[in-house]
Amino acid sequence: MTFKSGFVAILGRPNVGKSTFLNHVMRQKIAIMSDKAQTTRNKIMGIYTTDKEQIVFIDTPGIHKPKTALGDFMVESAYSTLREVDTVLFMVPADEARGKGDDMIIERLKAAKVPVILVVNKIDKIHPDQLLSQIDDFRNQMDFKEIVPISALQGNNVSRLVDILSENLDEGFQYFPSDQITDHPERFLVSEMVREKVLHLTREEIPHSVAVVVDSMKRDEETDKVHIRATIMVERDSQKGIIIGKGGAMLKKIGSMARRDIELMLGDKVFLETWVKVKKNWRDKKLDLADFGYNEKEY
Ligand SMILES: Nc1nc2c(ncn2[C@@H]2O[C@H](COP(=O)(O)OP(=O)(O)OP(=O)(O)O)[C@@H](O)[C@H]2O)c(=O)[nH]1
Ligand SMILES: [Mg+2]
Repeated sequence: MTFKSGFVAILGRPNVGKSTFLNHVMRQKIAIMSDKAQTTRNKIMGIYTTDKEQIVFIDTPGIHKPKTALGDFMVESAYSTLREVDTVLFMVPADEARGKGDDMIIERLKAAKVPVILVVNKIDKIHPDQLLSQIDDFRNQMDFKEIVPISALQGNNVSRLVDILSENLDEGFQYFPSDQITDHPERFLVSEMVREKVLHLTREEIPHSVAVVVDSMKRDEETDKVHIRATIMVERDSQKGIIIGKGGAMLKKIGSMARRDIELMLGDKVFLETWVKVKKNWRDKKLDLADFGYNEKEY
């Protein structure tokens, strides 16, 4: 039997369910998810391996009109996958009409000359009659190799989509060991899980203004716990106050929710210490961006 492999990018506007899909396929949380737009900020691999194939999914930041240097980094890293993959999954929501944002992406997809599969997500939110007109509308814009309606949240048709990808794979190497599930180190996943809780618990501009850096992570022999120290970066003093909350209540909540997820991921007991720091306008400062893991070299 020949081994097959390939790289598949998941592209689309913010909030369409790209990370939810990746996590469903991988059966664990690799990319954080939230109802806020622009949750994902880096490319994240989900490496799906069976005894006959390896599909390397690349989740990407939602493509939008960038307003900051961070936004530029995010959009560029999403588009950079077009040079790296064998197939693109272009994800659109079933419950929203095609807009300018989609058209902008379609233009880039046409120019890239990579096979594109249209994935219409969130079918659980619509009446089946609405699906056909949505598909027709997108089909008129460009040629798709396949069109697959799914619900990433409920899992409908997700395995069908993976089957289609499998059928289209070429013979190839196993690029990563069977037990490797992503390309990012544990520290990155830990920082993302803290950021996810901030996204869930705060509103308005705060989710966009936050970055999380893991300062240290090591086993404490005495307590037999992994001791993690993480700093939550914000852009303004007022935001620092909100993240800390009355008597430290908000920070405590963020910490305990994040700790639970991190313990699940590491399969270990964790002691999580969180700090909050103000870094004025970090989203527009190249040096800060690099320090917080948004590095141009990573395109
Ligand atoms: N009803 C429904 N909601 C979904 C589905 N897939 C994702 N969602 C929700 O849509 C929101 C966005 O999901 P994400 O997976 O974070 O979306 P994303 O495309 O990765 O977003 P960015 O990282 O910001 O680009 C979350 O609230 C999800 O729970 C779906 O199939 N059905
Ligand atoms: Mg995402």
